[in-house]
Amino acid sequence: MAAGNGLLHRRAFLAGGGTLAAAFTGYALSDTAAAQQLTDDSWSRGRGALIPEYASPSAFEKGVARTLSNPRGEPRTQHARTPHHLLNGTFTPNGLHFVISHSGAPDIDPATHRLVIHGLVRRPLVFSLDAITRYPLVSRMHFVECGGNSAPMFSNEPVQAGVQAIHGLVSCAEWTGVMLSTLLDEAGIDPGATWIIAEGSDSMALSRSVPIAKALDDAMVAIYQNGERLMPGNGYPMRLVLPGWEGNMQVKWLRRLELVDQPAMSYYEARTYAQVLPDGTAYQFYFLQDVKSFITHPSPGLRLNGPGFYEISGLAYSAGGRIAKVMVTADGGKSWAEAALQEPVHAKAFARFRIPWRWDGSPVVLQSRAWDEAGHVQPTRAEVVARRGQTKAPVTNLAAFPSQHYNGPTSWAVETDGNVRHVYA
Ligand SMILES: Nc1nc2c(c(=O)[nH]1)N[C@H]1C(S)=C(S)[C@@H](COP(=O)(O)O)O[C@H]1N2
Ligand SMILES: [Mo]
Repeated sequence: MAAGNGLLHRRAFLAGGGTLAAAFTGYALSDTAAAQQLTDDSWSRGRGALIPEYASPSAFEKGVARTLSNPRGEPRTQHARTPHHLLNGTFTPNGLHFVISHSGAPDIDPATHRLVIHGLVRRPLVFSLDAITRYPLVSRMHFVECGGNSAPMFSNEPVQAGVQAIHGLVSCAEWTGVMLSTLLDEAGIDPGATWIIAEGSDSMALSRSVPIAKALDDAMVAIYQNGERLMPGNGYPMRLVLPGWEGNMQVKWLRRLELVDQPAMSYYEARTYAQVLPDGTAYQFYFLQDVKSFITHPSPGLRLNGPGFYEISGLAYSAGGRIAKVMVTADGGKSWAEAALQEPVHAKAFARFRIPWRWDGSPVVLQSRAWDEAGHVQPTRAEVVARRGQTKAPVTNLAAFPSQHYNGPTSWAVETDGNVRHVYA
């Protein structure tokens, strides 16, 4: 046994044949008569339904949906949160990718949409979507996370909510597009250019300043999301992808890139994301989404059906590159075991971790902690709170962001009845 409270070696599942494999049996329904003869259910007795041109999940899966903060589309921000507890693997299906949109989703005609590159360049350029698509395309797995994701963790008392409400503002997709460096090469960067102002074509024309170094490193103008064109809410027909950086900078419905010699100090960079810290100072810029992990299975809403074997699994990701290691505890931090990472592990993308666990039915506290390949380690909640503060009264409005960039751990208490509850440990 690798650690306390029933955590098993991460490869125990793979060992096969031995006593552990035997321990994992017994979950099938065993009825000798039924095993000999299957009856034909209604769906086996007639011709099946028409296969549609564009498929949607089974009607039985209709609960697998995003939660909306503004379901009537009133004139304020809309948040759609990803149900991580109902998904598995490492990328988010397009219909469930989280969305934050400050003025809805513009209905852009791709035939007339234009992207302009101008300012401190040798020659200003205008691109149509067709033109962009003729440059060499690259496909990369990357997460996008709002700086306000997990903000309920700044509550001085643990909010009674699950992984969707707490961590639903992060998703991961395979983005296909043109490296921004390719387009900038063609425009020719004036040596005086140090920043790029990126602007969207939604009615608020959201704009953010991006350092040239990031633009030349791994920034992309994305046009495909998990193989199909971007979803309207995620920036159709083109968006900026800045791997590992704050979601707000990854401008959707991208229409302008202006090369300049200083940041624009636009609304979001000067106000929302330059929040005041407990000591009265503020970060002028904080672009990174630091190393983080959380357990998705089990988590609140997924009740354990009696003692026995379970897989603990979750997501880890970091602006610092690939996830190198995830440790899991089943005794509130007294002992830890290393989880297995689903291969391949992509840089600045979701890594799925898994570890087998034998629950004996007693109350336990589960938590995960991640390391990235650059050596960054997920801080404790106390460390995050020391830097960024916490609320004085419990948070009740989960849409409020008391602070930004929470990357500490999340603790799930499993009670004797199998229910899972959010606690601080
Ligand atoms: N033009 C534009 N870009 C935008 C936004 C917006 O409202 N308008 N929202 C930003 C915010 S706050 C975040 S967190 C990310 C979310 O990306 P997603 O909606 O594709 O998940 O997009 C960013 N890009
Ligand atoms: Mo955001």
